[in-house]
Amino acid sequence: MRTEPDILEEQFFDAVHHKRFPTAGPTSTKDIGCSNALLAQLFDSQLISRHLDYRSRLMQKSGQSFYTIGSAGHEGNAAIAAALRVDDMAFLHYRDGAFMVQRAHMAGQDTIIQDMLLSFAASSHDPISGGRHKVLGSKKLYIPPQTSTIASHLPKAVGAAVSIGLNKRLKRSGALKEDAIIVCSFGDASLNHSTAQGAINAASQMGYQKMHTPVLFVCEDNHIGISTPTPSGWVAASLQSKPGLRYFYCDGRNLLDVFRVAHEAAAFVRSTRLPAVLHMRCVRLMGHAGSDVQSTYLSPAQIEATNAQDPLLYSAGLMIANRLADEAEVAARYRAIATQIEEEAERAAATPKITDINTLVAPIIPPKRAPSKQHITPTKLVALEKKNLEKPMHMARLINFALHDIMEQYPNAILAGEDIGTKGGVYGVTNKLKATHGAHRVIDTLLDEQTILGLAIGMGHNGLLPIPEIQFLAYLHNAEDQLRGEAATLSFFSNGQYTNPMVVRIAGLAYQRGFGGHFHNDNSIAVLRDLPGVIVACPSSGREAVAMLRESVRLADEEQRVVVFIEPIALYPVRDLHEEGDGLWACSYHDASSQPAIGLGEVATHGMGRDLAIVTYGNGTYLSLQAQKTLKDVHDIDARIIDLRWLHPLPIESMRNAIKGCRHVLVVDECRRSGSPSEALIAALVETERDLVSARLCAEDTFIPLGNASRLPLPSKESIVEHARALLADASS
Ligand SMILES: Cc1ncc(C[n+]2csc(CCOP(=O)(O)OP(=O)(O)O)c2C)c(N)n1
Repeated sequence: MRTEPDILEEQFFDAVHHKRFPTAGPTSTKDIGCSNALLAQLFDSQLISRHLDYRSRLMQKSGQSFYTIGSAGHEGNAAIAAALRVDDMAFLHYRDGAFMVQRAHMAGQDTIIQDMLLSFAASSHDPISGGRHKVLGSKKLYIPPQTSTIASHLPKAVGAAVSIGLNKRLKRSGALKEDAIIVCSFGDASLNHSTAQGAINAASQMGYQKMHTPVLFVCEDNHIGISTPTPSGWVAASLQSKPGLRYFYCDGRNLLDVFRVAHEAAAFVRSTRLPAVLHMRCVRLMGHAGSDVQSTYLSPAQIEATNAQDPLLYSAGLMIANRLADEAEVAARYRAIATQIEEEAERAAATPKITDINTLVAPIIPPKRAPSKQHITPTKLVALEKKNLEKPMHMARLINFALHDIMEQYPNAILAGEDIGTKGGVYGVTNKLKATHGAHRVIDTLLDEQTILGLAIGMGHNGLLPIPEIQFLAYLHNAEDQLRGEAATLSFFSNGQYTNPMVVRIAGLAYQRGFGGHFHNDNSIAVLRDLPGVIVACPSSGREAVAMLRESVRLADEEQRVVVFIEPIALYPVRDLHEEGDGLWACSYHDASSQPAIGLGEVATHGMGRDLAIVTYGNGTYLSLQAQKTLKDVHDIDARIIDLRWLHPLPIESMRNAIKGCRHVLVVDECRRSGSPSEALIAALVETERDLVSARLCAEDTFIPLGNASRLPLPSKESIVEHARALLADASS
């Protein structure tokens, strides 16, 4: 049976034989500013990309390759690459093989065919992912690899664009040059995704305000998303309606048209530093991927009409019309590339694969790098708050003070979030930071959490140290893929070459009295606990928060880690522990600053009681310390409290050491029973500490209601005392 590649190849040779080439738009290089040599190079890039697609299917059939999504029909994007510089960072659609090949040609990188085949073969020699995925990506070519989640790369492309102007203002040099631009491509169906819409809206709003956002979006419109047609005219209507976003259109079947318009679009973005979108018409050949049978949703006539628009036919016509080759030479070039790729594929298939788990997981933890912290004594906070540095403060204020110093010590640190600037955040945690460090370093973002996290990822690509804020934990969820699918995975899929250093500050957890209800009292961190490589920190007091925030920023800066820093909202204003006025939960910034550093995985132990160990964190630490006193005073039970501080990865070893000498362990967990850290803690205890008697007290599986009822699902001082006594009683009976 004839395969789809067979049909397209026959069509190609038939067109060459009969000298019948379709045309659309310009036919001469002269009118375009494209040299003949460049046109020939672009044609080569297209042919290479196409033959890689054909080869990928053959390799898959013989078990040498896996994923066959290809670029056939989109090869006009080679001319987009040609209109850009190699150091214009590119966040690419999965159909941009020809872009990648062309960029390699421009960079003089002659290993691109082998590199891409190594990726197809999941070879451990694959230079971008080390055999972890078939991705388009290259450090040298400024192409970070993308995931399969369509549209999730757009927010970070906007972030990278914003970072260029920021570095300039900060007089820093990052990975990108001052006059670089960002290109970000995606399909027509993906345009409808809320992530794409959010990012385009963000760029559009910035463009509307004439803020520097040098991003060129490219919508590669093949009129279909897997099997669902895009309504005729929709892409143009949608993209033309965005204020502040300049619209360009080109016909992707014709290399010269693409080059002409892409050149104009790139020049616009480069010179104005404003965003634009290039809408490229193209076709999708051979279905969505190798496994897709187009005939189940397209008629034979539709498939034939699409095949007839194969861009290789148009390009062959351009080569001949511009006297760069005759028919025989075009056919010979086509065959020569096919042969070269066949030979190189055999070599790629024979290379080693990842065979051990340690190699596989190694890049989940990114490589270390030189610190950007300046070892200076910060002066700005002292000037601003001189009188208050020695006074006992609550957590919100202490975090604010710590942020002031961090901003001074890390000149590349950028805060970004909703209402964090002029207002100083909902709880005043970012008070006066904007006035002190400038609006470009303390950014009041638009209201879109995906944009906030995308900004952070993009800034991280350009040497900045982002500290984004999510206003409340409940509002992380509509953007969590930016952490789960993007930030957490990048080091893995790029074998540690691209990273997303950041500290995401999130006000979260329950017990707060101010705002009520679930949305301001979200007590679930389950979505963060299974993200490989991501660190989750949760301080229980202002004193702890200062040291832990510093360690979190160090981890992001020196170890390139993604750190989520959960600030327990309810503890923000708390000063007292046992009784009003005792001031035991307050601390002066001076004292908090002079305590020893708190390293990742270090737990805190309060008391050395041997009757019972209570393992807890956040609000649970605060309540357990109250319970500890009652247990001692009223029931003569000597408990020790272990504050975990770090909730992912859980500090199991440190916890084991901290409970030594206690036979009874109560885990007090303010998160919902299902998915809460206590599940893993109990499992770890049961697995290894056979003589222990353990139990857990956690929040019920419900959402938090308003008013006094908000306490019903949560552990309290009283319930901790009760469970502690019951555990000891059970054990002795
Ligand atoms: C968020 C998400 N939802 C669904 C998918 C599955 N999927 C992969 S490609 C695709 C269609 C994309 O179509 P389009 O944007 O037009 O790009 P094309 O493949 O046509 O180039 C879908 C639904 C996905 N990868 N990501």
